[in-house]
Amino acid sequence: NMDDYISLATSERATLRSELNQIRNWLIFSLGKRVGKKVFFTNGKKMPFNEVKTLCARFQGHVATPMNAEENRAVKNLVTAEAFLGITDQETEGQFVDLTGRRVTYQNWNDGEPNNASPGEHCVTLLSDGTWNDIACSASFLAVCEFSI
Ligand code: NAG
Repeated sequence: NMDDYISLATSERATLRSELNQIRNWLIFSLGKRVGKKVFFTNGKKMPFNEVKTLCARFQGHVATPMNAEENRAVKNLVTAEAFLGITDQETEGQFVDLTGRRVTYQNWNDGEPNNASPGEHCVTLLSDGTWNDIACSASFLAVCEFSI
């Protein structure tokens, strides 16, 4: 009868949800870094900033944008090379915003940065010690995306 079908469908949904959760946990455990509701992943490839943006969007994520020291540490611990962050001052020199246009409140610049070194540096990378450098968007650095869970 109908009630049996509905309760079977309900329990199948619960089983699927818990199996998907388990798979998500395996992925994070082996490949990602999680901070709260954010997970960071890299594909290990270096590319110009615009390509990182396109790549992350294609996978329904955004370019990694650490909002606090814990998230910054998670990205640092994920990568083994200099990585682009989802922060730029392309719109207004010296005003660093995330990719939704909001001024970033958390910043972790290396000493002397951002210096907008010639010929202009409007993108941001995470250096191996976790501090940030402004850099030309056309240069290639590691792609790191963030996904909300
Ligand atoms: C330069 C960096 C510059 C940085 C400076 C710090 C490049 C192309 N330029 O090598 O962004 O501000 O070091 O001394 O990497």
